[in-house]
Amino acid sequence: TKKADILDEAAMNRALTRIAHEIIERNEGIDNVILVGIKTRGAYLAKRLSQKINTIEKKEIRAGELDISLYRDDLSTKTLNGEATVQQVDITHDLTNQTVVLVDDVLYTGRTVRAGMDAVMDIGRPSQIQLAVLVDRGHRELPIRADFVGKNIPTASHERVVVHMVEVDDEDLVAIYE
Ligand code: 3GP
Ligand code: 5GP
Ligand code: MG
Repeated sequence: TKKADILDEAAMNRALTRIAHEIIERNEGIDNVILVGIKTRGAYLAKRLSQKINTIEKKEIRAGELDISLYRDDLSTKTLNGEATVQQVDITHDLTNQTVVLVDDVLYTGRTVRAGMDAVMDIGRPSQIQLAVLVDRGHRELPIRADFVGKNIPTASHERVVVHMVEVDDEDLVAIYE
């Protein structure tokens, strides 16, 4: 059952516009920056950020994608047994001395991001890895934090943050369900 709507289409768009500006500012431009979206919705978020950054900077930011699946006995339960596994890497750019910005929809235990960092470091030697997420819902199980956050949403472990994006869900919406 729905507990609260958190972001509507306009609010999501504003958050992404802000994050786009923050990525540019933090990195003093985008010449050495590569966005890497974590499928599914993280990849669509990375695409939206790319479009905004391209418009602001008047040049094309480089981008790639990772597919990381989380094996959990029960997706509704926070567990130390969850194993985030990289299924597919679609990064064609040379990462040497580049800043990789990982992009995901929800940051929870941090296991997906850890797997993403491993995958990135397996294929190159970036000078930095940064993390952008639409939602940080807390409950980290690893020492990982986001550099760019759309919205911090304190949640209980049993709650779910629903992220809908028009690319896959016919609407833009972030809401909490319990
Ligand atoms: P995403 O691929 O767009 O991130 O894992 C499949 C989908 O299930 C994810 O979509 C995500 O939105 C949703 N989901 C909800 N809770 C969880 C969770 O705890 N772990 C994972 N991996 N996905 C979850
Ligand atoms: P973590 O590995 O940090 O525990 O979880 C991160 C990944 O799991 C994200 O890619 C996200 O898709 C998914 N996830 C974890 N919790 C939630 C949640 O409450 N809502 C949604 N939509 N995705 C979640
Ligand atoms: Mg995700």
